[in-house]
Amino acid sequence: MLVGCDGPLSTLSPAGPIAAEIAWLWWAMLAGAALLTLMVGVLVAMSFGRPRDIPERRWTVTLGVWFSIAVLSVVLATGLWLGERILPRDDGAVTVHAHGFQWGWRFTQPGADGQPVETLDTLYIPAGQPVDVLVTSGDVIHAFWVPRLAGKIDAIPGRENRLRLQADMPGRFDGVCAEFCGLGHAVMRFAVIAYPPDAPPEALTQLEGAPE
Ligand SMILES: [Cu+2]
Repeated sequence: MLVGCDGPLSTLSPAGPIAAEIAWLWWAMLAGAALLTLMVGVLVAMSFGRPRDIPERRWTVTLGVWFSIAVLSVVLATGLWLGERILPRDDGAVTVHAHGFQWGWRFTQPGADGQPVETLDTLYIPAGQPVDVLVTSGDVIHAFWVPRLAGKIDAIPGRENRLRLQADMPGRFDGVCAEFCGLGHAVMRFAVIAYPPDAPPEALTQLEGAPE
């Protein structure tokens, strides 16, 4: 089971600040769930011990109600606080377009000469900078997900959803479609290549759009 915590599609090995916040939320939820499981274990153990001298009602109310509410409130507050921190902001971040279709992703962004450059199933982003992805779809609902860089967001026909992602270091990060979208869903994978900001890849510097 622990092997599943690592790998190119693991939320638990974040490679950027936004994914790191999400990993923190995962750990907060795990801690909350562990505390509640422990509480249930304690209550069950007490019921087997026939604790005649222990006021059951008080224990049930204290643990079962107030303790649960306290744990869930902390997890909820953590979720709201972290969720607020990963939202895209109006700070002039690089913006790219992601267009999902059956079954692949078309990415459009400004190239070196300002003209839009289109790439297929590979998104190039500068490392160390926030990048906003405007996600949409041309046919059915897909979902854009790069687990090591950000959360996931739906690609809905006729709508543009904005998702912020950021990579700390240059590298290759795997992405998948996270919404069942037909027979080719399983192969609807893509890659995000984070490049050093001073050395953009050839795909972005060629004068003509260069779909791969
Ligand atoms: Cu899909």
